[in-house]
Amino acid sequence: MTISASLPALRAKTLATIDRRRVAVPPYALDSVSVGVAHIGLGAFHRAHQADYFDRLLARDPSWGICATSMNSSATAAGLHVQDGLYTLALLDEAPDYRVIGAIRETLPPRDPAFLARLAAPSTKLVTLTITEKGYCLTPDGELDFDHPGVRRDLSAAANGASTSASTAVGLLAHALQLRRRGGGVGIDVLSCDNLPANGDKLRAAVVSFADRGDRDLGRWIADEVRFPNAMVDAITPASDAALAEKVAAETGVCDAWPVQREAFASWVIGRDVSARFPDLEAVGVVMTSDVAAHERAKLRMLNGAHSVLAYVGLACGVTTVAQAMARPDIADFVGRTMAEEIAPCLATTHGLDLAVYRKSLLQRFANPSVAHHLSQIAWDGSQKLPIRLLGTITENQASGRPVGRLCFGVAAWMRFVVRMTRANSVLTDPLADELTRVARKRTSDAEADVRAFLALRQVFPEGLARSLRFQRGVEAGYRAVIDLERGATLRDFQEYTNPETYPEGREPT
Ligand code: CS2
Repeated sequence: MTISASLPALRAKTLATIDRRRVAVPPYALDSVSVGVAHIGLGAFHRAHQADYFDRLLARDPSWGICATSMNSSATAAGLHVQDGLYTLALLDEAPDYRVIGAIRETLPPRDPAFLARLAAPSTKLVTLTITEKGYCLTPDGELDFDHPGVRRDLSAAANGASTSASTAVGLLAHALQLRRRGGGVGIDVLSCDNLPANGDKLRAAVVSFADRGDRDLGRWIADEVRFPNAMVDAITPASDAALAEKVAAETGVCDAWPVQREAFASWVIGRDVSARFPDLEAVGVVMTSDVAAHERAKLRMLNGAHSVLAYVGLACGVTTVAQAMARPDIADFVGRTMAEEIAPCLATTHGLDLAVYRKSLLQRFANPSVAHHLSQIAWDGSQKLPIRLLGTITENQASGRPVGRLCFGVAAWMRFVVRMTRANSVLTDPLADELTRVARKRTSDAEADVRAFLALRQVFPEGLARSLRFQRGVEAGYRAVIDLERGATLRDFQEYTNPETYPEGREPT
C-alpha cells in the first residue's frame, strides 16, 4: 500500500493542511485570480516551467491565471480539474524543494468550445503553446504542411463553417483569431514555448498561411495585429513517475496524482516584439531581449543537440538515464568533445555567450545525480528533433571544413535505435513511425545500404546533405561502430571514426 493512497486528495480545501515550512503553497488567494493566459499543451513541461513563472507572477498581479487544454489527451485536464488545478512541483537538487503551484485555474478537455471562447475573449491577453515539434505540422522547410491530414481536415472544416473542433493547434488558433477579429479586433500575443528555432516566426507563418486559404483579410489582420514573439525555454523535466508521487505525498501529507519534477535551474528568454499587454515576466526572472535567435541557437544545438547524441549513444550502450551516461567516462568524454569541437565552433561567431562556461554548466546539469532523466524520453520523436538539433550544425560544419564525425555518429546511433526498436516490436514514439519501421524492416547486413535507406527519408534529411559523400561515409562508419557498442564495446574504441583527419577538409572521400 502506497503512502499517497491513504491521504486526503490535494485540493483547494486541503491546502491549509500542508506544512508551509516544508512545502511552499501559493502566496495568493486562489479565488482572487482571473484568467489572462490560454495555454495549449498541458504536459509536464508547461506545468514545470511556464506555470511556475506565472505562479510567481500571480503573487504580484492576479490577472495572469492560466486556462489550459491539450490537443489530444483529456486525462491531465480531468485529473487537474479534480484537484482544483493544483499540483506539486519538485525542484530536484541534493535536497529537493517542493512547491504547490496554483497558476492553472481552469483545465478543459480537447476541443471544448469553452477553450475556444477563452482564446477569443478580450480578457485573454496571451496564448502560450507547448505542443512539441510535431504539433506545428511543418514541412522540412519550416512551412505549414498542407498535406498533413490534420491540417487538411481543419481546412475543410473551416471552409464548411464547422471549425469549432480543430484537430491542429494551427487550425484552432486561426479559428480563434477569426472570432477575436469579429468580436472587436483586440490583438493578442501568441508565444510558442517549444524547442524550434524561430518558433514564433514559424508559428506566425503557419497560422497566417492557414487563415489565408479561407480569408485573405483574416491573414492580413493576423499578420498586423497578433504578435508571435520568438522564445527560448529551458528546464530539464523528467517525466513524472510513481516514486515522485510518493515523495510528494511524504512531504505534503496529501495525495497529488499529478505532480511534476524538474531540475532547479530554469530559463526563459523572450523576444521584445510583444504588445503593451504582455505580462511583466521580467519581474519573475524572464529575460526579454532583441536577440533571442542567438540564445535559441546555442540552446538547441548545445543542450538539445548533446542530449540527443547522449540519448542514442547511451541507449546503444545499455544505459538508462542521462546522469548514468555521464557517469561513464567514455560517454561523458565523447559528449564533451562533441560540444567543444563540433557544436561550439558554429556558434562562436554569432553569440556573445562564453561557450566554454556554457558547455561546462551543461555537462554539470547532465551529470546531476538527483535528476533521473530517462534517455528513452529524449529519444522520442527523433525524426523531428534531429534536423533541428544536429543536421543544421553538420551542414554548416561541412561547408566550413569543420569536423562532423561525432555528430554523424549521433545520427547513426538514432538509426540503430530505430532498428533495435523495430526488431523488438517496441512502440516507436515518432510521427514518422510507419516510414521509419518500414526502412528498419528492410535492414540488411550491409551498413551502407541501411544508411542509404534512412538518408532517403526526405522528411528528415535534406537532399543536399543526404547526397554529401562525406556525410554518408561518416554516418556509415558510425553505424558500424554503434553495432559494436550494442555488443558491449566501449566508446573509446571508436575514436578513429570521429577523428577529423578521417575526412580531410575539402576532400570528399569517394
Ligand atoms: C530534451 C528536452 O526531451 C528532450 O528531447 O532534450 O526536453 C530538454 O530536456 C529541454 O529542452 C531542456 O530545456
